[in-house]
Amino acid sequence: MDVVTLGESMVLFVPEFSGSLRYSEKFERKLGGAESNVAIALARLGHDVGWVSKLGNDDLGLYIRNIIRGEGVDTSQVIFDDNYPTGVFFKEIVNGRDPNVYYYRNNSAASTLSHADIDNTYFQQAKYLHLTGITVALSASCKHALKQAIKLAKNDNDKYVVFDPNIRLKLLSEKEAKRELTEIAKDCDIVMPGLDEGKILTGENEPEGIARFFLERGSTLVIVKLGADGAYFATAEENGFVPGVPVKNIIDTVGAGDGFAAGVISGLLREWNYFDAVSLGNKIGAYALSVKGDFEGYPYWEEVNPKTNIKKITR
Ligand code: KDG
Repeated sequence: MDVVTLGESMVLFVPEFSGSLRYSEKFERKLGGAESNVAIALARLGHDVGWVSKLGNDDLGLYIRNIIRGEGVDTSQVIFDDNYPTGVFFKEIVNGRDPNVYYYRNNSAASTLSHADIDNTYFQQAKYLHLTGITVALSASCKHALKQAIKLAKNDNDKYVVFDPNIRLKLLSEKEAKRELTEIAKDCDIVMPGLDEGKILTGENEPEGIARFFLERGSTLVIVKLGADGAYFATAEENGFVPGVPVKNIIDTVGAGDGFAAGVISGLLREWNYFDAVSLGNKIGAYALSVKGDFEGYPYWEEVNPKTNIKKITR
């Protein structure tokens, strides 16, 4: 197993047209969830990846499991819960900026995930563990499960924990995010905040200062996502800016950060240098921008492998 991710996925309803949800009558049903997005992107890039979570024992839960499993992700650790439902959320499309998001996830099955649901041997198989701050914000038991996963990874020196703060202000206030997520980040090898998240978490305004904050507290690689401007990476020894990939027709930015994380992890698994790994991150993130859903745009390895010359793949 190359990578294990852990977190909640939900059914996402995307309205046919932009405008207030009050007047939206037709919706497309899709899948959302930062960690399963990363898992799907990694599977498409050719890696062995598992997604750990809980779903309601209901049709929407099966829908989610089947999509993720169909994308080639191992879902053997997914628990179906009889007592709590699968979470759902809606996007409200606002022309010209990121969509509004409305969650219906309180007391969802995934929010009851606990450390008792973590299978030690499963986590110990993976080279990389990918986690996000969303899980920290879901419930105390989810936070405990995430900490347990980090502890298991830390028992082995050859494992890397990747943490994307993914601050969701509908779930955590800025103050809570700063307190909770910087605490978790200390135990993670690789931290990947967006620039605005980095500002909230560290009080610094520039990528260099944000990276320094996490490096001084124990992380070994920090990557600050800069949107269209690419990303900045830093370790104790080296650092640099990696230019972004221009995208002409941006439909929806949601899912780009998850694609970025998958691209970086893929590059690191291939033992590429940091610049090239971050470049792959930028590229995979860019693919997510031209589709309505989170994960549908992620490319397959053949499309991004520098050694193959495929212009377009038919899906
Ligand atoms: O990164 C994409 C996710 O934010 C989206 O799919 C929904 O996981 C989600 C969340 O909790 O916001």
